[in-house]
Amino acid sequence: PVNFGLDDDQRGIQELAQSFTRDKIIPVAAEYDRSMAYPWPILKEAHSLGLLNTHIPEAYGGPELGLLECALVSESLSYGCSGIQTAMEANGLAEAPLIVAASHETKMKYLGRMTEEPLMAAYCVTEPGAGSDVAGIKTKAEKKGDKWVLNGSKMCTNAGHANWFFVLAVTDPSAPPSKGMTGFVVDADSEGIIIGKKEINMGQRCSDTRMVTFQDVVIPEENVLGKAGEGFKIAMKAFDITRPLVAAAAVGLAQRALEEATRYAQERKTMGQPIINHQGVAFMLADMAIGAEAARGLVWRSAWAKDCGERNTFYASMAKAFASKTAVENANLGVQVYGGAGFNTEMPMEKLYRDAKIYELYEGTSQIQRLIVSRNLSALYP
Ligand code: CO8
Ligand code: FAD
Repeated sequence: PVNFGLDDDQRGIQELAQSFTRDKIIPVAAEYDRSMAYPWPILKEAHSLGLLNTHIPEAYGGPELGLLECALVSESLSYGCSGIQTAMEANGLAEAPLIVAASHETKMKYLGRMTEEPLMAAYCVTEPGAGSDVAGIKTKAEKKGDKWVLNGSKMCTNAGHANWFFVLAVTDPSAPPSKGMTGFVVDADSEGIIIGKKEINMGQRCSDTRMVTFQDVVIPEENVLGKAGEGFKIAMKAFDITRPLVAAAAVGLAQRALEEATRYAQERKTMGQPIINHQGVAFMLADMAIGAEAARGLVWRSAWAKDCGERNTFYASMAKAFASKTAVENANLGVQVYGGAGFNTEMPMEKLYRDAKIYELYEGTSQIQRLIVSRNLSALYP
């Protein structure tokens, strides 16, 4: 049966994330945006409550939440600050390839430590020369004796604070990319790793984006995820887990814009009445509500498919494309409802507007999501 109601456990998880957001994130979000400081105190508290690393299996000390439950957490946290949520979920992204493909020993070692103490990790696929085109990456790892030697540069979130990196590298240039790349776990304290400066971004400014350069970094054989040659597909399967969650975070931002704008529209008066009584304003709010609800529906659909054991790539891309568009639209409409005040940095809407745009870019641009959706269509409707 179709059921959009949450059960008691799901509601409990959602309420925990919502109260953490209300008490710990919302009061400090504007200051982190201004200072661009990495939100360590929040990450530590989230870790102590089980709101970090939500998909790590219980066998490795994690909460092993289903993807739908993870989506409830992502939406709730992002409602407070999508920059802080990105720092948190970038851990989930780094961990996803391990959950998909690592041996029991590697999971014990690298996932286990994430649950024991508040550590961060990073997912390193994008390079200065290749983002959308993962098949075009140039970072390479060569087998020398029983070790691998890694060379190349990546651009990733959490880089300056990571304890370890997931790194995708070319290991067999003669093979097609989907068979010639390998995924590695790389300890951040390995010799030969150079961490670049923090990028100053338009939004989500407390999240940490940096270039990481690997110069002759030696990696032991046991840090290969799955088998050599399986890396491309492991990296893609990780997105099946994380794109619904990035989409959920976009919904959180879209919902926040809707709520802030609705409140403002009831207070602000023009022509003798609250602006919500002007149909031109009320219809903007209606569009925001329709967008947030529809995007949430797609997020839940994509998470539910995964939780049922189905391949959810198609729905994950739909959810990511639609929710990110909704986040950008709702932030834009939110600024419009606020009028000139929407342009002011003292008001919440200006930050939402800057924070929203990244959703159409990272974790696969909106064009890449459409590419994935469209590639599925002829098989679905022959
Ligand atoms: N599951 C299993 N197998 C897959 C999957 C999948 N989801 N996707 C592809 N494959 C397989 C294919 O079946 C194919 O297999 P085979 O070779 O055996 O036939 C093989 O992989 C190659 O697939 P394609 O032919 O589709 O490969 P292409 O090179 O044509 O295109 C894409 C692939 C879809 C364009 C891919 O390159 C892509 O997804 N690009 C976007 C990259 C991206 O999303 N980057 C994001 C980086 S991470 C990031 O931005 C983090 C943000 C900050 C953190 C936020 C908090 C989480
Ligand atoms: P390009 O691939 O150069 O694309 C440029 C434009 O061309 C885009 O509009 C794109 O949609 C379009 N385009 C490209 N190919 C096609 C096509 N075939 N069809 C139609 N249109 C196309 N990466 C990581 O690996 N890990 C991270 O943790 C991470 N964090 C990030 C955090 C931030 C704040 C940012 C900004 C980026 C981060 N990235 C990360 C990188 C991010 O995933 C890439 O920027 C993104 O995938 C796009 O790649 P690109 O920037 O190289 O753009």
